[in-house]
Parts: sequence; C-alpha cells; structure tokens
Amino acid sequence: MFLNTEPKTAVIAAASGSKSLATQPADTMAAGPNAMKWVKSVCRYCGTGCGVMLGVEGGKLVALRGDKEHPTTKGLVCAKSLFLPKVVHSPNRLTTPMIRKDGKLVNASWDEAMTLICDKFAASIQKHGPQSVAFYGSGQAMTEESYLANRLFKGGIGSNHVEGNPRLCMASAVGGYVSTFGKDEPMGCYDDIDHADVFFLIGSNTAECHPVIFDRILARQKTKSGVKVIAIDPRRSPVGRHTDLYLQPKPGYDLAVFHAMANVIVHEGMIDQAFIDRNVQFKIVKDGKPVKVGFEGYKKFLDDFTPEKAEAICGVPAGDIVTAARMFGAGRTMSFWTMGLNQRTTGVWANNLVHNLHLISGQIGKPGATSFSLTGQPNACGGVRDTGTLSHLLPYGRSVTQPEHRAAMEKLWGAKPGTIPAQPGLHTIAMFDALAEDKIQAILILTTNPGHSLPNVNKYRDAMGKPRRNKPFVAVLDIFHTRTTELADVVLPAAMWAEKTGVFGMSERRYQLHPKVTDAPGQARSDFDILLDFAAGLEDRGVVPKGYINGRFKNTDEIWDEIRQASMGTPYDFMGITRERLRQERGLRWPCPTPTHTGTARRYVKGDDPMLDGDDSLKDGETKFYAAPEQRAIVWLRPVKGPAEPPDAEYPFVMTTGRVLEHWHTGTMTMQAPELRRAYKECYVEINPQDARKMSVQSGDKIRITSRRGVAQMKARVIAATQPGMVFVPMHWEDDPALINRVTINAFDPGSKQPEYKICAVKLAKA
Ligand SMILES: Nc1nc2c(c(=O)[nH]1)N[C@H]1C(S)=C(S)[C@@H](COP(=O)(O)OP(=O)(O)OC[C@H]3O[C@@H](n4cnc5c(=O)[nH]c(N)nc54)[C@H](O)[C@@H]3O)O[C@H]1N2
Ligand SMILES: Nc1nc2c(c(=O)[nH]1)N[C@H]1C(S)=C(S)[C@@H](COP(=O)(O)OP(=O)(O)OC[C@H]3O[C@@H](n4cnc5c(=O)[nH]c(N)nc54)[C@H](O)[C@@H]3O)O[C@H]1N2
Ligand code: SF4
Ligand SMILES: [Mo]
Repeated sequence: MFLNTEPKTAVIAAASGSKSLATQPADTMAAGPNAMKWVKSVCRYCGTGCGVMLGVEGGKLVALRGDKEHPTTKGLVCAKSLFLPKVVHSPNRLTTPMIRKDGKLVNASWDEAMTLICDKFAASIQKHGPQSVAFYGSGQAMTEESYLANRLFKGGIGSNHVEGNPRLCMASAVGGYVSTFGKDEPMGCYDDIDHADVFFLIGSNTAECHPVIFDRILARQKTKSGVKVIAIDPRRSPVGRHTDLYLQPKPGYDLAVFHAMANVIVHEGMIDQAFIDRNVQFKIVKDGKPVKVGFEGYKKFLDDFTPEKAEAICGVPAGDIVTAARMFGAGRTMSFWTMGLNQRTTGVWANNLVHNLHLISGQIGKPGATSFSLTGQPNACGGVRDTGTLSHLLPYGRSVTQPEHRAAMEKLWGAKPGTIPAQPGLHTIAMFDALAEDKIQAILILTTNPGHSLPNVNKYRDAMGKPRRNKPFVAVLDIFHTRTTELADVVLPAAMWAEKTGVFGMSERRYQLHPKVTDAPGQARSDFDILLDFAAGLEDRGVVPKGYINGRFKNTDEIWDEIRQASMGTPYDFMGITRERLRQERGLRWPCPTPTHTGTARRYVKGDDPMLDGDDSLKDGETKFYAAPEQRAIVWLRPVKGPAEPPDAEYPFVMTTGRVLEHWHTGTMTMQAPELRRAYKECYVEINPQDARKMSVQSGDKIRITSRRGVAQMKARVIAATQPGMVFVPMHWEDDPALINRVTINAFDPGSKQPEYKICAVKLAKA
C-alpha cells in the first residue's frame, strides 16, 4: 500500500516517466548539463509532512522519492506523492487569467484581471466598509502566503473576515488543545511512535490518510512484542486489519466510550495521582461559566458512565470498553485522531475527553505517551493555525479580542493603531452564509475548492455563482478548473508547490522548506506574488495605507524574517528557524528560539522545551503546562450529546463521508494521474450487507441518496465496513450526480464552528 522507496523502484519510473531512473541509483546520474538533480523538499499532500527528494531534469520535475535522511519520515512516502510530477506538468493546468463576460469565462490579461479585482474590492470597501470583503484560504497555501493575506486583510483593510479550510478540518482540535492546555498544537512528536506500547486511533483512517505514520505504527508493532493497537470508528476502515481491538460506537456517541474508559482507569487504579496533583485541574461548565470541581467531583461525574451505562448509550460492549481502558492504562499510550473526532458538532468536547484520558493516567509528556491530533493538510498547522489566519486569531497564539495582541501586531505590521477590529470575523459557514445574503460583497478564494468541499454545498454554490442583482464578486486562484472556478467572476492561474519556494509546518511542529525547482506553466504566477499585486492595487486605490505592504517584501524569503519576529517571545518562538537553516536542515520543530537551538521534541517538558529553561521548580523530564490557567491542564466534565441530525423514520440512515488512499479531497490533483484515477472507476457508497439484503441491493446497483438538503447518486458497494444503518461515501468525485456535499449538513460545533461532515440523516433508494 505504501512504499519504502528505493531510487530503483519501478513505481518511481512509472510515476516520473523517466526511463533512466528505473535502473540507476540516484547518485550516478550527476553527469552532463541536463542530468537529473535530486533536491530536498516536502510532500505536497498530507500533514504527515514526509521529506521527499525531487528529481529535476532539464528544468522539469520528473521524479519523486522518499528522503532517507529525513529524521522522522525516514524515506517513506505513499502512492499519491509519487505521481506529483504528473500533476505539476499536467496539460490541464490553468495558464491564463480569465474574466466572466456575458456569463462566460474568457481569457484576459493579468492587467485586466487584477484591475477588475482591485476595483471591485476597493469599491466594496468604500461603499459598504471593510466588513464587506473576505478572504478564504487554505491549509495547503504556503505559510508566507497565509501570513501575507492575514496581514493585508486584518491590519491593512481592517476586516477580520479571514478564514480557511482548516476550519473544516482542524478547528475542533485547536479548540481542544486551547481549552485543555491553553495553547494550540500537539506537544509530542513522531519519535514517540518508537517508544509507545499502545496506539489509540480515534476516528482516523490512518492506513489510508496518514499512511506513513501508520507504517511506523506497524513497524513498532512488529519490533516490540505486546504492542497494542486500538481503534474506535463506527465504520471498520482498513485500519482494522492491524488492530487488537476495534470499537464501533453508534456514530456521534463515542464521548460515552471516553468517559467510561476514564471510569475504569480511575476505579482500577491506573491514575497517576502525583501527576494529577501537580499538573491537573477539573472543571465543568455551569450556567455558561467554568467552575472548578476537584478530582472527587470528577469521580462522581464518572459514576454516570460505567461501561454498562456507556454501552446503553453508544452500543459498544461494556467488556470491550474495559479492555480498551486496561490497554490504555497499562503501557505508554499514544492517541491519534482525525476527522472522525473533529468533524462533529461535539468535536471540541470529544477532543477534551481524549486529553482527559492522558491527563488522569499521566500518559503525556513522556516518550511514547502523548495526545496527538493528526493534521490533515500539509500546512494547516504552520500556515493557518500558527499564523492565526482564521477570523478570531492573530499570529502565534494571539487573539483579535485581546487589545494587547492587536496592538502588538499593529506595531509589527506598521498598521494604524485601531485598524484590526476587536470582534472576531465570520467563521467559514457564517462567511458563506453572509455571501448567500449578499452581506459579503467581494471574496478572494485561494488554494481551496469550496464549490465542492463545503457542506450543504447547494446553498453555497448558489451564494457564489447564482446570477442576481448585487451578486457578490468572487475571485478564485487555482491551478486547475474546478467546481469553484466554474462559479467565479475572475479566475487566476496559480503556480503550485514545486514551482515556488515556501514553508510548510506539519503535525509534529516541524517547519520545512519546499524550494522552487521548476517554472509554472504559461502565465501562472505564485499566489504570493498575486497577493502582493493585489495589496499594491488596494494601496493605489486608497483603501489600504500606502506602503503598508507594497515595497516591503519582494519574495517569500524576505517576509520570513517578519514571520519569525511575530513568533518572538510567544510560546511558539522560532527566531532560530532561519531561512538558511531551513535550506540546510530537514526542518526544525518549534519552539526553537535561537539559531543554535536544535528544536523541541516534546513541549511542556523540562530539559526539552526551552520555555522551561531556568524553571528550577522542575526536575528534568517533569511537565509544566505553562500556557494553561494556573499552569494546570484542565480535565473537562463534558456531557454526552448526539449528532445534530440523528436518523429518524423519514431519513433512517446515517451517512458519513471521507477519503480513500489514492485521492486527495476534491480530486483536482490526484485525478490528473491516470494511475491513481484507475484505482476506482467511479464514486461509490458503502452499504452494509444486512441493509443491502433488506433493500435487495447488490454491488454495482445505482443508489440515490437523499437528505433534507440535496440528492446524490452513485453505485453501491456492499461491504461489511459500515455498521447496519450507516453508509459511507468518499468525497473525491466532482461530477454530478456524485457530488456528495449536496447531501451533507452544515451544522457546526458551537465552540470550534467546524461542520459535522461525519454525520447526517439520509434515505436510500435504488435509482
Ligand atoms: N488519501 C488521502 N489522505 C488524506 C487526505 C485525502 O484527501 N486523501 N486528506 C487529508 C486531510 S485534509 C484530512 S482532514 C485527513 C482526514 O483523515 P481521516 O479523518 O482519517 O479520514 P476520513 O475518511 O475523513 O475519516 C476518518 C473516519 O472517521 C470515521 N467517523 C465517522 N463518524 C465518527 C464518529 O462519530 N466517531 C469516530 N470515532 N469516528 C467517526 C469515519 O467512519 C472514517 O473512517 O486526511 C488527510 N490525508
Ligand atoms: N463531504 C466531505 N467534505 C469535506 C470533508 C469530508 O470529510 N467530507 N473534509 C473537509 C476537509 S477536512 C478539508 S481539509 C476540505 C478540503 O477541501 P478543499 O480545500 O476545497 O479541497 P482541495 O481539493 O484540497 O482543494 C485545493 C484546491 O487548491 C488547488 N491548488 C493546489 N495547489 C494550489 C496552489 O499552489 N495555489 C492555488 N491557488 N491553488 C492550488 C487545487 O487544484 C484545488 O482546487 O474538505 C472538507 N470537505
Ligand atoms: S503520507 Fe502524506 S506527506 Fe507522506 S507521502 Fe503520503 S501524502 Fe505525502
Ligand atoms: Mo482536512
């Protein structure tokens, strides 16, 4: 499924189209003017952040292989990445700007397209104020791009309507880390995998979505006897082939399992009392306010969640819950989770409850014991969460609601004091709702495809594209035509990944540079350069102060110094991650405050985290949650609540949506590689054999899926993966009638505002 790539493997040759590569080791190719050169970079796709080597020949990207010298991914890569050269040099790339005229997109010059965008934004700001314009970005944009857009919109225009797809992906994990530990981002690292005895995989199809991490887990399973893998997912994903215990709760009710595991851990003496006494506090929300309850209060709360009571709520056998808790408590445990936990109306609570298990058992801050949210996109962490490119945040742990945080950023940015609004801007769903109501009048969308990926997408496709008087102006930057570019007023062709230089920050806080190794096709330009021109255009039109951005940074290298400065003195401090070091080294993990610091493997741990240097109250290896209130992490007593739209008589099935190994999100990139496209002929819906029998459905039959919001249609795949009463549909197919987000729900977590893609009620019919 995934490959430890030797430079000789046939798979690389197939991916690259290079004949010589199949037979020759990399180092023997360095002869002649057009010889293949290998350049260190980072994979374009997921938050695992694999180190890769790019084979460049005659100015073209012709091959990709794993980077064996990479300290944490060690030469491993998965199938998707091997075909990146085909994506980059696809003949379908966008190469010219386009403008909508008489309802049709027609080619235009850069000058014409940029003038139109700047005119539209400036007119909207002048007529309706800064709150009438918005930016919608991505965890796949480079750090420098997201930072620049955030700087421009919040500090230049004065609009906090700055969002990005990490809201759909990581917001609940952010909410969980911030509410439990006081600051965002995991404290552990991939090295922990080599020390763990137990892996708890929660709502994470790690085998298909973070294959290289999964491979490292399997390697640990092979090399150390007694290592256990537990998974919890209502659907049996390919992870199940390698687990010791697989819990399948009713969709949306796994919170009961976490509480019941805590109950067993407490009652069977698997707690770490000394750790709790030093590092933990217990809180519950009463009348909208957090109240301290003490360990005794927590124990009493857990009485409602005995394994038997939990079984009644979530359907997982009590005995399995006990077994899971005992496994969890017995060794060093690493929890990994992804969208099964985050994409829920109870996403933040579910995150809190996973942290609880680690805090009461002291399974945190030790090699092999940590609570680790896996990031989806390659730069959701470094680019969006850390730079604060979301509507309520400012860079490096700052918030728009804190006057001193706004003042600090206004000073660094050279913005007029008072420019950054004190109110959070609109979160993603609210932003697209406002677009539907024509309250946002102009939006810039970059490196994301919301016309395909937003939930309840019918509504938001209309918001962006339905012709009407005063229809908001929509500008989209992409590398291919998509379900969003088809709705846009202006489309700009962007340079991608290997065509530009920038920083990606992945799950374990490692910042890595990917260099430009080839030119963008046609007239395509980097998003960074496009944003610079956009800023200059707004300065010329008087809606952003002159010189606020124009003339300050020529390229992404130049803005990096300001980005480092923005981190200085915060718990993220990476003043030591200089551009030179990024070019030389295989990335560095923050905090990394000085140019000689080697980066931080484990945060909050004395002797490792530089933030605790000089704290004499601690011995080496001891933990202090210095970012949390009173420097104690919070164990939250959260109620168990089901999904927003449980199944009922009219819509009796639960639908969940997700991913497959070979494809990336909306498919724009992976569908370019015939090898990947061939993995699946078309979209499908997984149906449990029991349900299929009742409906007389066989694999291959066409199924119509209807929700309260919309309809989609695809072929049945009868398989005992989902439980009876539940179906699963991958999100990657863009063509109707398979576009599954016409069916999904836009209900969101009240804290994180992350939508509940994982659960909605549907009915099925044979089409
Ligand atoms: N091949 C591939 N890899 C990717 C991506 C891709 O598109 N393709 N995308 C990347 C991105 S951005 C992301 S966010 C990640 C996503 O990575 P994952 O979250 O691992 O993938 P998904 O398939 O979205 O969902 C995982 C599982 O959540 C389960 N789930 C549904 N409801 C519940 C529930 O109530 N409780 C629990 N515990 N689980 C539930 C589903 O059954 C599903 O198997 O993958 C990243 N990696
Ligand atoms: N039903 C359902 N829907 C989901 C989810 C789910 O689990 N189920 N998951 C959600 C999650 S977790 C995520 S992260 C989102 C992802 O949703 P999207 O971000 O909308 O999906 P992508 O296909 O990754 O979109 C990236 C776009 O950027 C373009 N692109 C690539 N490189 C560049 C570049 O350098 N510059 C520019 N300008 N464009 C570029 C690509 O062609 C593509 O159109 O989907 C969400 N939607
Ligand atoms: S696991 Fe993720 S980062 Fe690594 S090669 Fe695969 S897609 Fe790329
Ligand atoms: Mo994601």
